[in-house]
Amino acid sequence: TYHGGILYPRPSETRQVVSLDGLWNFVIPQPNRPLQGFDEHWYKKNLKELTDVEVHIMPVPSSYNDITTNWKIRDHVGLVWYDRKFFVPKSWYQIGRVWLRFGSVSYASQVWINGRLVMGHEIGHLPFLAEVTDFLIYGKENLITVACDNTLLADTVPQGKVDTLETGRLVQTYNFDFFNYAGIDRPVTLYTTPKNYIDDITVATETDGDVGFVDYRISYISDVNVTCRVSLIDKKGNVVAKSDERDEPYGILEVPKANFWWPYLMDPNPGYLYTLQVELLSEHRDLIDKYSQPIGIRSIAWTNTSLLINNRPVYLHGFGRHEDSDIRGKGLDLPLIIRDYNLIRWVGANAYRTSHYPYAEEIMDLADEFGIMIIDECPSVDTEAFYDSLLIKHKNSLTELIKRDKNRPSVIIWSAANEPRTQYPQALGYFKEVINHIKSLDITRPTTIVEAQPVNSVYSSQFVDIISFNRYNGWYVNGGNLDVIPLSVVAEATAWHEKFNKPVIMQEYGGDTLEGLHFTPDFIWSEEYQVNLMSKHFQAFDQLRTRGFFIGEFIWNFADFKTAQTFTRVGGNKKGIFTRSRQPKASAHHLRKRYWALATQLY
Ligand code: GCB
Repeated sequence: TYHGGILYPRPSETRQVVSLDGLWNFVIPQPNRPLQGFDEHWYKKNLKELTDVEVHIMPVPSSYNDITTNWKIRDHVGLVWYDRKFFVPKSWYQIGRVWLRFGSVSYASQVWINGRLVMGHEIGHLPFLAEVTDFLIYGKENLITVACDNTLLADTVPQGKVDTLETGRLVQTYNFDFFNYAGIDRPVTLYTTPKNYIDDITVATETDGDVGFVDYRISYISDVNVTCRVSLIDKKGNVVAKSDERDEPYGILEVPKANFWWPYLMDPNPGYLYTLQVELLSEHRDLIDKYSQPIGIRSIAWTNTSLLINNRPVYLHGFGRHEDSDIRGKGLDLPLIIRDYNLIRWVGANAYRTSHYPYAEEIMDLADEFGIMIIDECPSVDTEAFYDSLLIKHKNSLTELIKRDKNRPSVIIWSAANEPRTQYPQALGYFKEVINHIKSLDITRPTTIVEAQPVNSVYSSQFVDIISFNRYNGWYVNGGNLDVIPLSVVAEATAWHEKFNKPVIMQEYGGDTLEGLHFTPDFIWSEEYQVNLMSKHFQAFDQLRTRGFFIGEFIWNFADFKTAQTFTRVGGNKKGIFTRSRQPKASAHHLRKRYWALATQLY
């Protein structure tokens, strides 16, 4: 296992980055030979040369499921193979170190270069890397091969189950409803660092009046004596603070009259980012390595009734989302993510939860930049049984998530899980350890577990800082009876606060809606029904807000998304306020009125 930092690959005076995205070869083993390729050493030859299996062209990054016309690829369970050839410049020979980094491969993977195993990784939606300096042939063509397995079992994060049909075909089942997309779904990069290099950067910020404090810690690998010069640079390029003459790898920068990082709509200039420029210097003050990390200066604090950013209480209004779209599945797509942020800001949301797994770093960068507050969720969703082996992986997923996102100003809450079966007594020891684990890695942000069980049966919420609950009033509960909503929501949110004495967020509410379906009076699945379901919740939220402990409302979901095939889903989950192609339903206009009104009223 790899214990170093996971800094995003950025070019600099001392680093080069080359993308391996593009069209890869893709092969699925024959149905009766689920592990085909290992014995045959497919990683030692180009997949294109294979004759006993079909070789597809597969775009990277993308989920592989919806690219072809073959349902067996869409619904495949188990191993698949990817490969491509690439060149490594001759000038990289003895340049220092070369690294290979995947933004994510879902779910588990092994990676070979030129037929030699480089690394393996388990759990989707998280980056991993390895040094590949000695695996490459410089100035020549190289081969990279990835074996990827999407199987979810009792001890994977998230959990799933594999059954065998009468025909012998394997089928994957899981408790969560979003489609189990798989493949190399985020960018693949090759990049260089010098031999002695900056390995990781950890930043925590504080505010006092209009002064900002940046507490930094640099970890580096070096076999010679080095110092770390750290400079904080504002948007205009001015150095506003720098490390003292000792240039130690840790310290506190003081920024008078700082531009704080503010959430969207709370300030005319939200999401202000500085650049923390880190330089590794030799004894003779020669530059060895340089890395520039965007950071935001802001404070987070919380009480038993509120969450404060820069000492101002915030009210979170947003949604749960998914990385999901037509054809590419969970594959990173820049046009899509920019469209999404344009819609997020159009609708006046100031926050969302990365339900139900960590989102791509490119998506998180935009949240930092636009001032969108993020509840950052690890990939644990709908856990129904708690095992020690699962706990280890669940903690690993949090270690990797926090290592990746610790420096992001947008991340304001860590979510340890969505809708685990916390009514079982085993959940007590399990979540105590999960939350302690988060606290051992980051004490600057509050924690939550998103609960679906009733308030009096959970064995988990005593450990968290902020209570989160999901409830589908007017849908799974009292479907067709919208009039009950205000009472139920106010009663439940109040009960959560009274029992645990902590701030409360409603993380999910909503109802499926087929765009273009109209009924008056409203009728379930129609646009009118979704709009009225929302209005009833708004009534409840407005009452709750006067009680002082209610700090957020999140509609489920930002957009329609694909699910597994089942009779409860018409072409997927339709609880989006936007369609899957990112056009508004009536509900989006309705939500927009509320969110802008809230913003005007609050800030
Ligand atoms: C939930 C889950 C979410 C589902 C949603 C639904 O409680 O957290 O992942 O998509 O319900 O629509 O059923």
